[in-house]
Amino acid sequence: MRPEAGQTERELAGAVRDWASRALPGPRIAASESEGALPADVIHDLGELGVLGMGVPESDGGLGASTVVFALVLEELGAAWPSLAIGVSVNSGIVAGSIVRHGTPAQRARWLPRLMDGSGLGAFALTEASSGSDAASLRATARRDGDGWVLNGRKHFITNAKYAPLAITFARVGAAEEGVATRPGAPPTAHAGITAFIVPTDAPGVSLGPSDHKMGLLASDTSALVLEDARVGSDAVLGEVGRGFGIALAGLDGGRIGVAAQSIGIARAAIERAVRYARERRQFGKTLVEFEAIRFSLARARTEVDAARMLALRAAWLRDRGCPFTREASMAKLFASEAAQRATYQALQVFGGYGYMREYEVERYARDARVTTLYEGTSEVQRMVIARSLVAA
Ligand code: COS
Repeated sequence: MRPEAGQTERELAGAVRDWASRALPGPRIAASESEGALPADVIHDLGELGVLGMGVPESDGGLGASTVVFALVLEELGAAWPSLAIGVSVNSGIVAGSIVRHGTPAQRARWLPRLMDGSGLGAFALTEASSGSDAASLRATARRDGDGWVLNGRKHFITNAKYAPLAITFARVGAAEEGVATRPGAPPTAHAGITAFIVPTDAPGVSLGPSDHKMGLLASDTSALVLEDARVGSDAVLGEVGRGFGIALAGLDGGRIGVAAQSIGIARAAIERAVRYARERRQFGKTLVEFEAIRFSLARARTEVDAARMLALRAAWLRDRGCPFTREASMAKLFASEAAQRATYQALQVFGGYGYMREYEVERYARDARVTTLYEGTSEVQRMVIARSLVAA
């Protein structure tokens, strides 16, 4: 395989880097982080750039870009503004990708333009208060009613819910009602009945809970999505009734490449800032870069960033060729997110006491990095996925 990206694949990433350097000056990011929301014009710009539909086929109005491009763009967004990167990763990766893969022509025609036009960012509503890593234990329900469905439940920690035209929402359909209890005679599985629905956020019975107060990613709104006798049409089912869990896990496989790339961008940006600072800051009569302890810590962090990128591009490359990539996506996400913890910690250490101060962006990168080992599957879940693939007969 050739894990390095070619010139064409770098073009969109380069355009995003140029746009970010113009459109996202530090004070603007700081103001949005204080307000707790992504600015509407920033989302609009990304729609114009084509980033919101980068993985959507050209026949559906997108750029038809590869997963390698997706990873490179997410790295740039992660380096520029991690709060924005996760919003785009969820919208353009897991949400648009699931509709491209499983949507009917009518669903694709109705919903993909809404995810690409820059008017909002799509959401993915799987997690609940009591089902995080054990995603199959979700409790939200769906029952048929007339020619549509009625959904009840409360989805937790939903990225983009505030800006979303739609949320791909996972709810359980009664086995008896739908006959979805797996193969005849087989015991019901934990994920039996789980079904994916495209829920318009303006559907009757859908509301948002208050925004969560997080440690980092402060401009990426995260809220609960509340379903109280929420009513959607029969055309809301994505894929087949009772087959939603596979859609969720396959979506997460792709999303994990996005989080890996975001982590790489975060680590890279923190190291770049640490190098700049260490070249200027003088102590004991010399610049910090003249101290071997500083040089070695930067060298180690940068080596890990490059290794993480190779893992992410390998997973993306496999996905683009239609090869299995679940294990490789988990490896990339596991390694990149943990490398980002180490890199941001080291970068902050280079800054000394200044690194702890809000004026220096390195503390924001360190806070933003923390969630990357948690969301879209904790490091423990990634190790489970990797280990299962190793020991499977
Ligand atoms: N793609 C598609 N289908 C998959 C899959 C994948 N990567 N991995 C498993 N499946 C299928 C299996 O084939 C099985 O289907 P059948 O019963 O029809 O054969 C089904 O999904 C269940 O698989 P499994 O038994 O492995 O599921 P578990 O309940 O044991 O869960 C983990 C597996 C823990 C890996 C999964 O629940 C997970 O990833 N949890 C973390 C969730 C997460 O990331 N949450 C964050 C949400 S976004 S912030």
